[in-house]
Amino acid sequence: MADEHDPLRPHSHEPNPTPPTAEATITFYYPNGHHKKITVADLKEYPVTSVADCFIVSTGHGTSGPFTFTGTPLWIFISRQIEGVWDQAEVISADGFGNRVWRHELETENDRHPIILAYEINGRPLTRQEGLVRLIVPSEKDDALRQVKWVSEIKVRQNQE
Ligand SMILES: Nc1nc2c(c(=O)[nH]1)N[C@H]1C(S)=C(S)[C@@H](COP(=O)(O)O)O[C@H]1N2
Ligand SMILES: [Mo]
Repeated sequence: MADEHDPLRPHSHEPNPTPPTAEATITFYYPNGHHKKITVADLKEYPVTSVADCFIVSTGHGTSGPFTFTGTPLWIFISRQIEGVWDQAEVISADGFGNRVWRHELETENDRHPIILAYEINGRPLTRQEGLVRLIVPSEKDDALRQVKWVSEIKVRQNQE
């Protein structure tokens, strides 16, 4: 898939300040299309990681932070659900905004700054306004295009070549 046409890798985006839903339940899709529901309580069953010194860097709206986000590493979460092959995960919000994370990125990421499904900010739960469950990609420093608020779907895929 050509990167410039990938809607999950937008080159610019107006940030949505308005929560689309009060629902924090996430639908997790396996590569075979089967799915299950995941709650924040389910996420808390997995190893907890806190990532300090995170910034939400929006060129249009300024930078906020530093924040400490706490949650479940995406790599650990997916690899405990799936034994078969997969090469990417689409992390999508109820407002349609989303991001594609490659398995390769997760396998090679910095142990101290992993990509996480965050449910806490600065030691307290994320409010609805702040995203409820938010994808945090600590390495992303432009436009916050990977920091997906209100995660509602995670679609794990294996690209068919
Ligand atoms: N679901 C969702 N997440 C999103 C966006 C959005 O529109 N919808 N905008 C992104 C962009 S472009 C920015 S700058 C940041 C803004 O995050 P903030 O509201 O915490 O400042 O959210 C990112 N995550
Ligand atoms: Mo942004």
